[in-house]
Amino acid sequence: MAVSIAQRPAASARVLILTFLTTVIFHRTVADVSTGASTSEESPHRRFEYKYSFKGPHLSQTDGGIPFWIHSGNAIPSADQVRITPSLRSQRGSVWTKNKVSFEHWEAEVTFRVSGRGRMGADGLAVWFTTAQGLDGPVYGAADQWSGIGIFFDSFDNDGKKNNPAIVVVGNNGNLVYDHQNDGTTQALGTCLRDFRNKPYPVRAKITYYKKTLTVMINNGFTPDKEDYEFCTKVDNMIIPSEGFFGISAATGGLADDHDVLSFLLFRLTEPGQQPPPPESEMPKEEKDKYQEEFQNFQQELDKKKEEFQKEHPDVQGEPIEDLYETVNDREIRQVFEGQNRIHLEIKQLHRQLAMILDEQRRYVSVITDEVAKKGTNAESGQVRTVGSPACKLSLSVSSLCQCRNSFHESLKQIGSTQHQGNAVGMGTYETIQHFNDIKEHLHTVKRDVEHLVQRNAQAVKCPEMPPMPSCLSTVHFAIFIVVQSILFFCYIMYKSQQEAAAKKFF
Ligand SMILES: [Ca+2]
Ligand SMILES: [Ca+2]
Repeated sequence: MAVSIAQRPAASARVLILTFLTTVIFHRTVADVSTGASTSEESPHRRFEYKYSFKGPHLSQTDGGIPFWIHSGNAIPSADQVRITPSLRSQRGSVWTKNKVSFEHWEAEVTFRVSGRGRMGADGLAVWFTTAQGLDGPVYGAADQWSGIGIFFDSFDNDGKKNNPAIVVVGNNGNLVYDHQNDGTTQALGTCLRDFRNKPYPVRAKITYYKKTLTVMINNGFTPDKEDYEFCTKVDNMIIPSEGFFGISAATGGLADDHDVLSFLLFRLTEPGQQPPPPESEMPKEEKDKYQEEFQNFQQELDKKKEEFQKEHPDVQGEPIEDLYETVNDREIRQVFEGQNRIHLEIKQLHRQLAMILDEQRRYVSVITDEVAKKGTNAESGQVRTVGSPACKLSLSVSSLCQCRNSFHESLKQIGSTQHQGNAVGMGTYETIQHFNDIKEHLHTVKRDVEHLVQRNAQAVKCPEMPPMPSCLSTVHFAIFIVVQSILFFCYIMYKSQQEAAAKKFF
């Protein structure tokens, strides 16, 4: 025992030293790894290549072509987009770069929409990098047995495995025939399932070829965020031709979708630390002259249109442009006012209808009260009870309707005051919301009252006993009122006939 106690401090000191050493070594290795990682993951230099790109708003030229690109088949370029195929049966279209690209590393961003009325669409869209332009063919509108890569956005499920729409990457050395029946799954180097049809915002695909790795990222078009990319697939050790054409093609079959490409942007990637190559030499003189001419024509046309507009609208001249448009605040205020007016009108209409119902109910009550008054003296107590039952129900209805009417009056008053305040103060948003909440509560109360009333009327049970008469109208008061009115009317008739008789005498 004594030995073990004496050895314990020495052992614990050894453990401490060991722990310290391991922590130091561990920290060093972690630091080395992290610095190594940071150098290797430094992002490459990215340069936009306008000669291999297109985008709106002036995508097409006056002759209908796309600068630096050719289009074929059913493709229709317009100012904002290229419709690769319209949603008609058996259509094929494609666009291709005019010149070959020979970048070692690159990144392409394609923005597109695939939209159709059907629950399923066909056939799909393809993005290509191939040694030759596949202007027409059976593979999504482009040539088969291509040499290069195709990234397919396949809408139609040919093999019936319920795995479409899907994104498939297929490489080809010029010998492979595309396996359409199996949606290319037997040849796919990478694939992912994504529904890219009928999305609220355009779908974006970012295809990166960097250090022999091809990566496909997808922005699914659920949000307006352009950078909201998700990983789709990656192909390592991929060898692609050193130079080739970029292209986009699409096709429809028995089913049809609109395949619209909004933009294709190409970026040249250069490894960090390397000097990016100088920009390409100037464009050929012919092309330069053509674009210069196009620019001048555009400028002249613009001037002409400006003059015409000024002639047609002399009043607009000199006015600041901002006045012509509505600001966001103005629009919001206008919408709030319109909404209020609509609610106001609805409530007014309801109020009118309720007043009509109330009048009708009063008439019934008066008839029944008369009946009760006539028979009341002679009738047995049991008979009175049976007649009293509908009378009590009706008087209850009248009282409830009175309450409803009062509530509506209050609601109307509140809406009126809100509008007044809105006009005077210029819309305090908080107050408006508060008023709206008050109106909402009132409407709820009214709704509850009406429901209650309907339920009460629907119940066929007998009225247990005569409740106290409602404050706004009681049977006795009403009867007195009717009697007084009748007497007054009778007096008036008497008075008038007397006057007429006097007048006759006078003549
Ligand atoms: Ca397919
Ligand atoms: Ca399939």
